Amino acid sequence: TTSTCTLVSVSKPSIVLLRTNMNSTKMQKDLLVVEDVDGDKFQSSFYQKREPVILRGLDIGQCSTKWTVDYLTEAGGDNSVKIHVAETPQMDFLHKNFIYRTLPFSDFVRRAAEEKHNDFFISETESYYLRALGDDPRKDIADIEHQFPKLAEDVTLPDFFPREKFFSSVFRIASKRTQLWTHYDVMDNFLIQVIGRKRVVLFSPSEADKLYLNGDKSEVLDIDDPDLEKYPLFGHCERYEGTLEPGDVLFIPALWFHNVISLEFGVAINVFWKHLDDKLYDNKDTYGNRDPLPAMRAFQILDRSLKTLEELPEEYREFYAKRLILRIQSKMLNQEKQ
Ligand code: AKG
Repeated sequence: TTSTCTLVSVSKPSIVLLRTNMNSTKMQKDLLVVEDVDGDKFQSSFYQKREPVILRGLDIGQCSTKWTVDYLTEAGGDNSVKIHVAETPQMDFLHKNFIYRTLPFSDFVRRAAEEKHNDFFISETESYYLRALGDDPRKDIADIEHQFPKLAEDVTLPDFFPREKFFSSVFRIASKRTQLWTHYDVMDNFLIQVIGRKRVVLFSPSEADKLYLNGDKSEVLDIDDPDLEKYPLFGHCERYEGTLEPGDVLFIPALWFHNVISLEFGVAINVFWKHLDDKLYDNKDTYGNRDPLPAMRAFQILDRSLKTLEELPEEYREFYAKRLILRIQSKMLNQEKQ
């Protein structure tokens, strides 16, 4: 019992300390904002480093001046869109605190732009989020040129990657305050913010072991006031934070975790493109979030090796599971980063 008491008294102050660290500049870095960058500068100074950066002052087309709620509802076409609707703005994919509903694009845009709704599904203050999909999401990839041809004419995508590497262009439209859970995608990404300011927080792939992952998503929902008793390692995460202004383009390198909050009604488009060789991606992936094929195969092989260990009694199983971890650590992980 004495040792239990000691443990409790040690762990409590350390939690407080972590909380303090979270808010200190040591654990938080500002996202770099650079103005009027051209393709060559982007390649040499940012792309090769594979670090996120906010590109300001790029020509994103007439959308930056033309797009208003009225214009979007007129020019958006009659397509219906499948949207997330939640009672609270903090959307939680793991516990599914939202429902999917379908609305004509124009109705959806109007509702997302208003703070109180006359027509609603759950409550008059419900939040909306659109992540546009292809015509048939099981087979088709989202592309604004196909789904929203008139609006696509107003958008100039950054010419900073080879066209043949283009994968998708995705509308992201959100009610004010909507927060999207922390996740990673497997492709490189330009998030083009057209309307509304957005807070973005990113975590490097090297922080994966502190994010309590469930697939491609972090279980830590409240990244600003995390439950550090449940998620103690999260307190040691280094985060990059910035605010996107309308017209800004955020480069999110593949595998970088991101979490966004729309500070105002937000309209954005993101472009995914393939950084790796085509054959490394799963060609059935319409979202751009399935792990590359060799990684998926490695997970399957690992599952098989764990199953194989079940032939042994428990204490042997644990011992060899530890040895597997040690082998992965010594062979694959960059020791300096640990
Ligand atoms: C992405 O671009 O992958 C995002 O998750 C952005 C989410 C958003 O801006 O709504």
